[in-house]
Amino acid sequence: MQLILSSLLLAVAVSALPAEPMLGTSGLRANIRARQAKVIPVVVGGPQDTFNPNSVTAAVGDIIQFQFSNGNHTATQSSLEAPCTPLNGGINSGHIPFKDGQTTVGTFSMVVSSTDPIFMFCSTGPHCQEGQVMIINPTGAQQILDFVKAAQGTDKSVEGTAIAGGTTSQIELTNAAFVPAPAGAGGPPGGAPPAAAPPAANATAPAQRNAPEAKNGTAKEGEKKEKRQPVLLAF
Ligand SMILES: [Cu+2]
Repeated sequence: MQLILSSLLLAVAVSALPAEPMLGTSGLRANIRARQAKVIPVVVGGPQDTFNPNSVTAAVGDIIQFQFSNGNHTATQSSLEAPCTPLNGGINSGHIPFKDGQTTVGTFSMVVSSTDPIFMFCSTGPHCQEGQVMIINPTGAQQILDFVKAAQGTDKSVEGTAIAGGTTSQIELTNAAFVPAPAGAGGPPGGAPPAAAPPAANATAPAQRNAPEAKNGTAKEGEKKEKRQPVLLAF
């Protein structure tokens, strides 16, 4: 009996070990699980004309699921050079509205095919000039700030044409990543969305490369302060 028990305990202990190739099929299965594509929700619109989060880090194969909240917005691909103009052959959700009382949410899902930065904006009215832009796989926090600033510096947006680079669908409101603004509620006071990302944890943000490091250990106070980086908002 004792022998059986200790064998069982050993088996449990082994199966609790981190997956290694030498563990055979169970390790293989764990590896496949670890690489499974993630669905990353991004809320478009709502109480403010924003993408939330406005920065996501995604692997090739991951799916960005834009969920369209209050208002009428688009998720349209652009470029750092022309933030509010659709990129030729780029991704475009088309306009997807959300009205008070809706029990479903319009979505646009796109598969990430590269880890290069993908710049997105909303082509509705002045939303892009208000800073409704985001980056998938930005090079760092500074790139988000640069992109928002560049968008705010444009005169007007250019509409996308056909839906491209993803698929539109619907999900139940109860499964959405947001709670809609109360019916009849006006926009936010002032109306302007924040230019910078709201605080959130993203330990993998490659922002550190922008941080000036004192190589000779004689950093002045001002240099030390510069090490603080804006935090990226990502899932
Ligand atoms: Cu918009």
